[in-house]
Amino acid sequence: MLDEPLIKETTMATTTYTVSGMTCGHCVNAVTSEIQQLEGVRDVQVDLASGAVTVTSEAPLDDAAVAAAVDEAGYQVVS
Ligand SMILES: [Cu+2]
Repeated sequence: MLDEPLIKETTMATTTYTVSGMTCGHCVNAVTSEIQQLEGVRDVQVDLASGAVTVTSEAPLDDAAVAAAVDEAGYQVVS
């Protein structure tokens, strides 16, 4: 969960996406919960100020699947 240290990433993949449109904690929660539903996702960290969404997963993620999840939440992956 979110309080789990990000240190033990021996087999973990970490990818950072930039998401546009997030303005508050509610937006962060919406994006986080959608991405967490993706297969293999272990952790999602969102920096609201920059729009950076860092996803830690058991295997490299399909960028299209992440973009779709963000879109489902009502936001957009811009990079
Ligand atoms: Cu919001």
